[in-house]
Amino acid sequence: MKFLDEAKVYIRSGDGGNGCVSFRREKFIEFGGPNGGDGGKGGDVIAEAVEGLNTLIDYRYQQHFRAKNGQGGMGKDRHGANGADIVLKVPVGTQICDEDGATLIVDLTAPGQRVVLARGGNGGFGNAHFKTSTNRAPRHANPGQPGEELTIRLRLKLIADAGIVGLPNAGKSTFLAAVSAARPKIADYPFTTLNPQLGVVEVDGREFVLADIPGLIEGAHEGVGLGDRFLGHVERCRVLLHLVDGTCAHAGEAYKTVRAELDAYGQGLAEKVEIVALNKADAVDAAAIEQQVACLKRAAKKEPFVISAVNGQGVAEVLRALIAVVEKARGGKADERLVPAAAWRP
Ligand SMILES: Nc1nc2c(ncn2[C@@H]2O[C@H](COP(=O)(O)OP(=O)(O)OP(=O)(O)O)[C@@H](O)[C@H]2O)c(=O)[nH]1
Ligand SMILES: [Mg+2]
Repeated sequence: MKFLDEAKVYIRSGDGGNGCVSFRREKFIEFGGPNGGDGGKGGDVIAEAVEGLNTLIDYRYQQHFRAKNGQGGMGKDRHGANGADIVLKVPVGTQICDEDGATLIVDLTAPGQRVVLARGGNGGFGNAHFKTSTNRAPRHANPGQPGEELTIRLRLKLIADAGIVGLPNAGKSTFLAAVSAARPKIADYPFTTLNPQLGVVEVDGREFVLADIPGLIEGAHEGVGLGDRFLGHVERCRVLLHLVDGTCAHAGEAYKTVRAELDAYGQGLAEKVEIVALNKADAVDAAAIEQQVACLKRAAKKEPFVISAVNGQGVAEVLRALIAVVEKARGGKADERLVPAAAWRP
C-alpha cells in the first residue's frame, strides 16, 4: 500500500429540500386546506477514524466529497427524504485542520471517533406548517437551507509509543526488523527508508509500537535530504530511541547533528525522553567503542547503550528501557491536545 500522510480535500454538505406549497383537492371536498410537506435535511460530511488504515492514499485519488441534498417536500403532506451522509474514513492519528493548516479542527486518536465536519442544511417547512386560525390557506413555504462547503487538510501523525531517530544508515530499520515482525527495506546507502514504518515489539510479555522514520541530516529542517516532515510521526511518541552509528567518524558530532534538527523542528520533540544507543558494536573493535562511547557520553550527557542490531547484543536492555518509559507514560492521562468536536464550528 502506498503511503501518504498529507491531503487536502474539499467537502460540501447537502442542501436542505424546499418546503412545498400544495392544497388538498378532492372531489366533493371543499376547503381541503394546505398539505405541502417539509423538505428533507441535507446529508452531513463526517470524518471517522477507523482501524486497519495507515495511509491517506485514498485522498490522492478523490478530493471532492459531497453529501446528498435533501429532497423537496411534496403534496399530500409528504416529507422529502433526507440526503445521505458521507463518511470520510481516515486512519487513527489523523489531524484535521482548516484550509491554511493553522487551526486544528479535530485530532482523531481513537478508533471509531467521529466528527461532523459540515452539517447538512435543514429542509424548509411546507405550507401545511404555516396554517393558523387566521390564515387557513397559506401560500408560502420555506426554502431549504444551503449546505456548508469548506476545504480541509488531513495530516496523518502515526500513533506509536516509541520512535527511532538518527542519521541515515545508523541502522534504524535494522533495529526495527530485529525486534518486530516488520520488514523494512535495509541497505547500506543513505535514505533507504522513504516512509515511516511501524512494528509491534514484545518485551517480557508486554507490547509497544515502535516507529522507524527516514534518516535526518544536517539542515533537514530547511528541507535538506528528505526534510523533517516525517518527524510528525514521532510527535506522539512517548520516548525516542536515538541510534548513532558506531562506525562513523565521531559519534558525538552525529548525535549533536540530529539533536539540532529535533530542536529546530520543535513541537516538544526536544523535551521527550530520549534513550541513546551506539549501534554496530560488532563492526568496531573494543578500543574504538570505548572512544565512541566517551564522545557520545560527553555530547548526550548520559550513558549510551552499546548495541548491535545485527547480532542482538544489548538490544534487550534497550527494549526494557523503552518499555519502562512507555508504561510509565501510559499510566498518565489521555492526550489533552484533543479538541472536542463540539467546540468547533466552520
Ligand atoms: N555491522 C553492523 N551493521 C549494521 C548494524 N545495523 C545496521 N547495519 C547495517 O547498516 C546499513 C544501514 O542500515 P539501515 O537499517 O538501512 O539504516 P537506516 O538507519 O534505516 O538508514 P536510512 O533508512 O537510510 O535512514 C545496512 O547495511 C545494515 O546492514 C549493526 O548492528 N552492525
Ligand atoms: Mg531505514
